Amino acid sequence: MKKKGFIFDLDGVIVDTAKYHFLAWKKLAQSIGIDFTEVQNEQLKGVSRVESLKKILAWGNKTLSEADFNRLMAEKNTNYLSYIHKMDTSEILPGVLNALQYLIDKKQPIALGSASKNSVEILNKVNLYKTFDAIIDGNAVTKAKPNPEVFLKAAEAIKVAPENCIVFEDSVAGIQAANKAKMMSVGIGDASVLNEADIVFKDFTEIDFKFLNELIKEKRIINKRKKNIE
Ligand code: B16
Ligand code: MG
Repeated sequence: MKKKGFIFDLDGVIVDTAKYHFLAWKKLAQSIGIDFTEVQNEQLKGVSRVESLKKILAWGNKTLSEADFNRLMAEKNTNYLSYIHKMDTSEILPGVLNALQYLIDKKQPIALGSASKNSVEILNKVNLYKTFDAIIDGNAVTKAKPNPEVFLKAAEAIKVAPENCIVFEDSVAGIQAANKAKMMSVGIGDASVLNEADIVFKDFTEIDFKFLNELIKEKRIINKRKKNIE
């Protein structure tokens, strides 16, 4: 039995911070005369802060000086953090704690693989900081998802070969990153949106211990499709 590694995305998998990102991006967009919708917010899931602002400006046909771009990004984050500061353990998504506890009981290495630069702050608020053996987030990578860097670094940090890692991800960009890293991609959300994932669950309440145990025990978790991904 090869040693497995379990890598969790943060926003949209462990907690639903997309609603706070939405409020903060909407305020910013409005301040520069851009209309920002929830549908557009969906497209920012898993996308880094810099790339998110670039997308919003493109949607609104606006360009900014570098100084204004950086100022607005900082303002957005301050506003976003005002929501994060009010978070507590009640915001952990259903089923997540059970799954984490099961993997801990089975002595499985677990890592965080998130695009967020606020991951430590968020994990502390929901009392999960010490749960992870490694935390790789937006501060540790230079290339944003769908680049596999974040997950490859997470695998390295928990000393598990990428092909023995399982990634739980809610964004299309994140699923693509896991696939490029040749890891098993488990989508959390809508199967029609996450159609590139190896398997999709609506949320963690659909993931039972039997499934987790199969992942732990399975000799080869990578399906044939992965071999063709460059
Ligand atoms: P921050 P994840 C991502 O987190 C979010 O899905 C995405 O919407 C956000 O823009 C990105 O983090 C950067 O977040 O502004 O906190 O650095 O889903 O990869 O955990
Ligand atoms: Mg996410």
